[in-house]
Amino acid sequence: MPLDVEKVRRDFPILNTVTNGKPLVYLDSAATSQKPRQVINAVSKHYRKNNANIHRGIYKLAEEATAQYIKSKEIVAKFIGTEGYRSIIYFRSTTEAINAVARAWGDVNVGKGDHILITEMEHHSNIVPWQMLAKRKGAILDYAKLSEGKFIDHQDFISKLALKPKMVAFTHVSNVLGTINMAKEMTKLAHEAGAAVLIDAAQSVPHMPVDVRDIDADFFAFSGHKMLGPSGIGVLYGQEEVLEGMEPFHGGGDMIRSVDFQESTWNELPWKFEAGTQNIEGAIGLAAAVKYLKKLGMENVREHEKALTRYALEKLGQAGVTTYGPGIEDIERRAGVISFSMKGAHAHDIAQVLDSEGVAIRSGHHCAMPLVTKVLGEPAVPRMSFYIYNTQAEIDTAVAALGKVREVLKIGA
Ligand code: 7TS
Repeated sequence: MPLDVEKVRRDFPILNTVTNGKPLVYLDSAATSQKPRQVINAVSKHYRKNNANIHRGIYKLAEEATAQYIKSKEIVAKFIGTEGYRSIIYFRSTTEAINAVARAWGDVNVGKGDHILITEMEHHSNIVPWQMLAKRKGAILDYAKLSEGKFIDHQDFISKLALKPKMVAFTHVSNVLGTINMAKEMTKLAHEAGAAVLIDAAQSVPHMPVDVRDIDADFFAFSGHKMLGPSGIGVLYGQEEVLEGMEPFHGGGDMIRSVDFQESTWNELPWKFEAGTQNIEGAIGLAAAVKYLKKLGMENVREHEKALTRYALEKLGQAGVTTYGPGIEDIERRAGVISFSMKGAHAHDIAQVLDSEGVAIRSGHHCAMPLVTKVLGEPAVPRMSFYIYNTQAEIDTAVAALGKVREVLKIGA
């Protein structure tokens, strides 16, 4: 195996816990990841030894906290293939980062009758901000369709680009289907059509090497809590010249150069987008998370998850459940997220029975209602998702628990 999983697992205290009298099998990392002691310790050390507000103090403690905050951005920038802290803006989450672009970029660049193009496999956080922008401006929100409920339909994407959208926003990896989209190719086509591009990287940056310069989108958004870091810290990467051309998202302290009674001027990048006291401990924890992932190597992270996904698809197939998204034959375009359904069993009942066996999976529409209810035609689906600490034995436990679902609900195989 590409990772020493037993060694990795020893870093995650929560994995030793027992739930419903059974050892915890955590298969919901697409919702949020667990945290290694390196991250827990970094946050705790910050509180114990380094806590001060940033940007304002003249004393050493505050200067050190500021330096660490900036260093965190430099670490994140390098991790995604770029340099310097100016293009890294910290928000609360992917959701807030996308809202920031829809407001701060959208309000200036999208007008009445303009098109915005997204896809049918988006999370609500990459749908609703664009709906709100379209409502504010009288713009039109288009959706690229899916083919066979798996991949973005290339021809449909091209035909929607012909409408000359101002913005093309799409997820790098679907949190329901596990589909890995062709981000670089889609970005190139969108740029050729004259659009700006935002990539929702919430499910890609934690799980595979991502090079923002190679893909060349204008914006990337992702969340610290899905990549071993704390919640309440998310990243917006933007190309510097694009960020320079934008108005701020929030107004308040720190984001200004000067304030008069009626007018203000803005601070330089990235501070013009960060109003008020920031999530400093979140930034410290995120830097520790990135260091942890870098040490494992993102190629290894991806290989580990690919092996688990292949194994799980096989086992689920043998267990007679229907899985959604790309199959084993398309494993190169498949991340470690598997939604499935079992004839005769409601998604929530499946999740509940698995919980009684210690297996934590998510069930619902996964904040992708158009995809789940309209494209897949299901009210809800159960979903298992994997990360660096999961094992084949845990997948065996989950699949065995599906047998228990059949027993409890009296469903034949
Ligand atoms: N985009 C994608 C593709 C996601 O999977 C999620 C969260 C978000 C955006 C939003 O991230 P947030 O950190 O701002 O909340 N996805 C999930 C999920 O699949 N289950 O719970 C949260």
